[in-house]
Amino acid sequence: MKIVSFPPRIEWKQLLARPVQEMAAIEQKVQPILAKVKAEGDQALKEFALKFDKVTLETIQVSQSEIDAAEQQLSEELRTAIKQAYHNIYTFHAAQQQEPQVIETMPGIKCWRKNVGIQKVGFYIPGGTAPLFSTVLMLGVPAQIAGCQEVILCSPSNHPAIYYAAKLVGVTQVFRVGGAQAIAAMAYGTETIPQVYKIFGPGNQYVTAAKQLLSKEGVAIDMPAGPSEVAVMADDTAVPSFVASDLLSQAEHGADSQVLLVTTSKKLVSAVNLAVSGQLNRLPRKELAAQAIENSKIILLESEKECIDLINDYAPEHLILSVENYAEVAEKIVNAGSVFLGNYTPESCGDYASGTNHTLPTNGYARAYSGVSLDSFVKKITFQEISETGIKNISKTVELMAEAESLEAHKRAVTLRVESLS
Ligand code: HSO
Ligand code: ZN
Repeated sequence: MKIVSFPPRIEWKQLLARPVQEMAAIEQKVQPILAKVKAEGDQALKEFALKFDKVTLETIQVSQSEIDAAEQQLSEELRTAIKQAYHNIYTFHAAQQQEPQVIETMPGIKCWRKNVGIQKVGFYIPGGTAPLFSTVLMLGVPAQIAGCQEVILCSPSNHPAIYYAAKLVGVTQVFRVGGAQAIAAMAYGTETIPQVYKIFGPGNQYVTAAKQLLSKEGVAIDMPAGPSEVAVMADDTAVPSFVASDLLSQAEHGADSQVLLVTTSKKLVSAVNLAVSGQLNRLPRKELAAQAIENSKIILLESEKECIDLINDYAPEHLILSVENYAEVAEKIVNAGSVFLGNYTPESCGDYASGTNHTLPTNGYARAYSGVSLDSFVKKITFQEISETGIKNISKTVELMAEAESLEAHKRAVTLRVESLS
């Protein structure tokens, strides 16, 4: 890992800069894919599957019997693990439900707000070397709690754990479509794939570009996505082998993963570096992880305050606090997607099973965005009911304000009602 010792504040911005994503060129390639799916529907999906993935799509939809059969293809242990994760994620997200509270702002004026599930949502689960069935749980559980009526899933992977997780969370239809064309299919709808109102899930740059382009056409998306990130803040009480395993967990996601260690301990720098080299060689995905580690940094700073300031500037997707006074430090964190406290709280537990969501803001978006939660699957509709007493109580205020804005009809809507009561 690259070691940067005591960088002055003026250099932090450059030090923490993420690699710039050249979106324009990718968008140019994606745009015709979107247009073809919009115009030709299923036929376009079949042609793209053949062209990009070299597969003949006999059927676009995965049959119920194929989904049902997935269960038997998984070991009993893995099914139990998935059910445990489902239970924890469900418990954590169910606690985010809010009963509508009726507020009487003035006598006779009642206002309230109700969460209503987005009717139709779509998930994208990428193919590739790591079948992210955990993401099916992270998206599907809050959708299930929110009461989304139609929940569809597109994935080029036919991994049985994806189908098993989809069934657990109540996904209504699964389609074997991948890439930017899958996103287009969910945004526009085809003969087979229904149109949805919001699209969730990770993907490569083409998928990300498709989501971003289509969001300009009216479909909602979960959040802008970039490569996954972890920052670890550690002191002398941290265990170097634990820290190394956390850095490598993120690194093995992909060559572009962003990995950062921030510390005031010189001793830890060499110990972690050594542990990373040792553990790296034993990873099945060591080529990918090695590339990410090569670009990753260990930043040595003078004080705890500097560490906290630097982390808040960077706004990591995941932050692990392997420091003695982690509770105190956690209080000072204002920019991060999800925070893991103490030596026994690895990011992997949040990635899979502790209960929190692993779909989190990357690329500095943690400064202003939250991760996926129950809120991501609901709209909050406000309601109000004004009684005869209420309209009398509020009439003067509204009439005066409407008149001052020169909006006569607004004023009249109140005046007519009040007059009808006298
Ligand atoms: N760390 C990933 C999520 C994940 N990890 C899925 C394992 N499977 C991005 O937050
Ligand atoms: Zn992960």
